[in-house]
Amino acid sequence: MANKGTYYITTPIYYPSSNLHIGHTYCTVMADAMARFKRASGYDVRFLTGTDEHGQKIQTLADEKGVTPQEYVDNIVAGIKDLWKTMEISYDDFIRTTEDRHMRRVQQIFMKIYESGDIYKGHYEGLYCTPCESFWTESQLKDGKCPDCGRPVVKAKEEAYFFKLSKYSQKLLDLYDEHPEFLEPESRRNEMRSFIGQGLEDLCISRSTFDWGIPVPVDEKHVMYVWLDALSNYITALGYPEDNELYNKYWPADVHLVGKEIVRFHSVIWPAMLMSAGIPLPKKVLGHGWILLGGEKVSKSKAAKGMDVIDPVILIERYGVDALKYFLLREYTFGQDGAFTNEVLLKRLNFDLANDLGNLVSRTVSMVEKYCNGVVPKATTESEFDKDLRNIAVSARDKVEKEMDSFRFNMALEEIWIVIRRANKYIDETAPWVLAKDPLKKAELDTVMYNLAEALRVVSVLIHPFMHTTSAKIREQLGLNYEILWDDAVRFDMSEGNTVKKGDAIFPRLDIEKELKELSEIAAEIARKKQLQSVTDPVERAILESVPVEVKPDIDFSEFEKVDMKVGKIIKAERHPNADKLLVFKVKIGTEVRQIISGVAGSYTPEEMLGKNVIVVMNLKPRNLRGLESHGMIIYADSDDKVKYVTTEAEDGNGVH
Ligand code: ME8
Repeated sequence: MANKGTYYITTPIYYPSSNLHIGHTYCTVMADAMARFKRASGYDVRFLTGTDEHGQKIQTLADEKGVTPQEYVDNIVAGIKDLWKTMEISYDDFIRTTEDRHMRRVQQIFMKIYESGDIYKGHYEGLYCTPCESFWTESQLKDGKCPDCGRPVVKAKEEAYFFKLSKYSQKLLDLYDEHPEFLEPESRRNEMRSFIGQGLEDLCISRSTFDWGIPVPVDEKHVMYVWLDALSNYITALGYPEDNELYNKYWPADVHLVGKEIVRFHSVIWPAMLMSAGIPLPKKVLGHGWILLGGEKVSKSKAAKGMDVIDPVILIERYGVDALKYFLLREYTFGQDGAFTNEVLLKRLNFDLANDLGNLVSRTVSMVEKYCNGVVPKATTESEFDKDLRNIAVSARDKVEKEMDSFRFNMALEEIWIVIRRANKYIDETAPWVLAKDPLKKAELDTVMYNLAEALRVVSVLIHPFMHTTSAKIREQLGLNYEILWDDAVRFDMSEGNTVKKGDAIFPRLDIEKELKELSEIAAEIARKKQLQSVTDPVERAILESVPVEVKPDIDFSEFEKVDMKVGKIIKAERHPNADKLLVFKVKIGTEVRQIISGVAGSYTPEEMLGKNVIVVMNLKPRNLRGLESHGMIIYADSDDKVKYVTTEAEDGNGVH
């Protein structure tokens, strides 16, 4: 395959403050898919990821745990590396900002900027967000709090070194004008234009109140402010400025993939630093959106709330790496935020993977086994359906490439699924089971089998950058044991004579209700454990440590709002003539009397319920229970092994809600 040149792609380097969640895996999975796609299509790829390990936040967390900052980060970084291993992330280098190679080189980069006259010593007085390690101006705050994380900021004043960022305002604006492709999507570029338009202030690049950082080479009392340290990773990992072999080969980077809240650092501070040091700029900074949970960014601090499981390790254990990768790449539109719920995940997996892809594989392989003794036959006939399937299959590769070149992962996958869905429809159109009954149709049947095997082979090539394990499983079933080549996706002449072999379902169908229930139990358990870590009160601890209550999945307020509840008084109570467990009540609600049946004979006698004020769900559809109508429902709550009716001090019958 033609060598198309080099391609250098990076992810942000993650803070090892705690374990990563699904939001972080989103960015890394996209970078991995792009790296694999570029490798497949003939590029010499370098894919870098890593961890951003310095700063006050890490020092504070380590102090709280009673370990050194290095011990603290070593532990978390080991977990991050394990996660990437499990997820089969194909990075070429993993840079840690605490490594000697990085620290030494950052100091040399600092000196280049210093020698260009862009660093001076002054005093910093400002509003500081400790968790984000960011200084803010009054006007940047949102409701008086940090605009990134919403937490309070504190006034801080200290001696510090500054980088003359303000000097670069016009140069940055010129950069966006001359190279609009430098920063995408366009909405982010506009945001940065207006951010710079408000006037750039010089940037504080050192701190002297803590020491977990890279020493400033000209002043041992100071350590570098994290962003200068962190951003430099993209070139220190290539050896710059000591050992320039990789640097000369791969720099400037083709793309820095980053989340939208750190676009500012990558498209303002980073290019200004590089301009100052006389280093070429990266070709592109690409800002992606956030994965949201309950309308908010999934974040480390919120990671334990709600019913949704956002721990990638748990999701992978249950559904597999490729399912998670597929979901992340297919569900979200690059550049925009998107909601995560267990349900969205499960539906994607069932519809796209189990139904569309899984079915195509199992139907194709089974039919080749059944009708052709497991050997893909020769195609000798051609119908309109055959032509259409072939055209759609062989034209998909160029469409996938086009979408990938614009980072539209979801659309690239959609192009592949068009082939998959077309092939499934082709089975229905050609009805091989009917052809198989007529010996005169043998040639047609052979063609159908051949075309299905070929279409699936094309799919196995196209999905390889996104889900290589699934691709390998499909190829095994299709009996393809040669090296996979991207160019094979535009051929339709490779399957004749292959011996297929049916294997396990590549994506078993999920029982969504059951999965939802189990996932919400897992989420509740995670939340309980997390809460336990911070609760010291013995009574509260005892409650949290007892057996967890079973909780059903969350519902929207709009659903709950439909329930109409009123106060009623039980004016008659008796046992159901045909059912031991049921009690039959007459309930007065305002001017109305309703018959309502409850399955509470195990908890109450009719006499105990008589005269009680209860809460009635008015708009539950009437039901017939063993020959008697029940209209509405009395509310009870589970309590140990019994149920208890819910009562109120409000008077019955006044339509009180
Ligand atoms: O910012 N959805 O590290 P970080 C999508 N160390 N992406 C998310 C996300 C979510 N819910 N939550 C986090 C840092 N991310 C710095 C980077 S680079 C020189 C230094 C993404 O661990 C977030 O947008 O806080 C960011 O791009 C990345 O995870 C790292 O976040």
